[in-house]
Amino acid sequence: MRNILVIGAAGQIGSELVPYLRGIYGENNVIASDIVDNPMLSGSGPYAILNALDRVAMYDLVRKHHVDAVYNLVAVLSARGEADPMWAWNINMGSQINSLEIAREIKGAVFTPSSIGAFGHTTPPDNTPQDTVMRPSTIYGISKVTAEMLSDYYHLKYGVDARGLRYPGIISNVTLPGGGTTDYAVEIYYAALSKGSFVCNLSPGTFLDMMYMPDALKAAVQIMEADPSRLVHRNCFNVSAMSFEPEMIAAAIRKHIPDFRIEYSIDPIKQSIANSWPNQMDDSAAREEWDWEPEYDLETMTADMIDKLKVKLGA
Ligand code: AKB
Repeated sequence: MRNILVIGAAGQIGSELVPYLRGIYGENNVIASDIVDNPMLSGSGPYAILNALDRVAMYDLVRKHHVDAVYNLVAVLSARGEADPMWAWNINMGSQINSLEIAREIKGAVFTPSSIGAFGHTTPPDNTPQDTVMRPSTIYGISKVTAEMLSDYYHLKYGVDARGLRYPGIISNVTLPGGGTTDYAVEIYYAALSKGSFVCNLSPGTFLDMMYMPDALKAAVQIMEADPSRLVHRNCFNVSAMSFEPEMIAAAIRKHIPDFRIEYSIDPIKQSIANSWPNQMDDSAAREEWDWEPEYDLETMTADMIDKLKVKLGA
C-alpha cells in the first residue's frame, strides 16, 4: 500500500487524480496539497496548504504522513509561461527538484507528468518517436525536458523510482485548465453548451495529440504500478489517445448540437507553440512496456463531455 503526497493538487489533473488515487489506495493514504485550498479535496481526505518551493515544509509533510511516493502536478503551462518565463522556470523546476530530493531522502518514488510541450520544431511531427530530437522553444517545454532528464538522473544515480508520461492536451469536465495551448479543446465544449458557438484561437488544420481525463488518470496509476523489470524507458513515455484539429472536434460536437458554429481568431503565441508540437505521437513504447491502451476516442469522449457538462451547466 502506498502513501502518496500530491503537490499542485488543486489544478485540472489533481482535482480528479486525488479522488481517483483515494479510491485505489484509501482516502487517508493520499495527502493532497496546493498553495490554495480546494474544499472538494480537503473535505474528502488529508489536505495541506503547501508552497511546493518550500522544501522543508514539504519534507515535514512527507515525514508526518510516512509518504513513499510524490506526484508532482505543479506546473505553469506553455502559454502562461511565455508571459513570465523566469517565474515559470522557478516554479516548474523548484517543485521538481524538491520532489526528487525528498524522494532521494526517503528512498521513494516520483511521478512526473511531462508533455507534448517537451518537443520542438525540429522534432519529427508525425508518428513522433519515443526517443527523438527534443529542442522545445517554450520555457515550459525546456522545464519539462529538464525534469525528464533530472528524473532519469535521480533514478540512475540515487535509485529514486522516478517515472513519467508525456501527456497530450487533457480534456476534462471538472476543473478548467489554465494557461495552456491545448485549452481550446476543453473550452469549446463549455461554449457549445452555453452559447452554441466558439471562437477558436488555433487555426483549422492544427493537429495535436489529446486525451480524455479518465485515460490520463488510468495512465498515471498504470505507469507507477508497472513492473520495473519491463521498463526500458522511465522518463518519460509518449502517451496519446487521439489526434485532431479544431474542425474535427467541431464536427464531433455537431453530432450532438447540430447548429454549433466555430469561428477563428488566432492567438499568435499559442499558434506558434502549437506549430512546434507533434501532430501525433507514437506511443508504442508505453503499449509494449506497461500495456498502455486508451479507452476514449474523439466520438466517445465528446458524447461523455456533453452528457456531463449538460448536468454541470444545467444546459
Ligand atoms: C499546454 O497546453 O500547455 C498543456 C500541455 C499540452 O502540456 N495542456
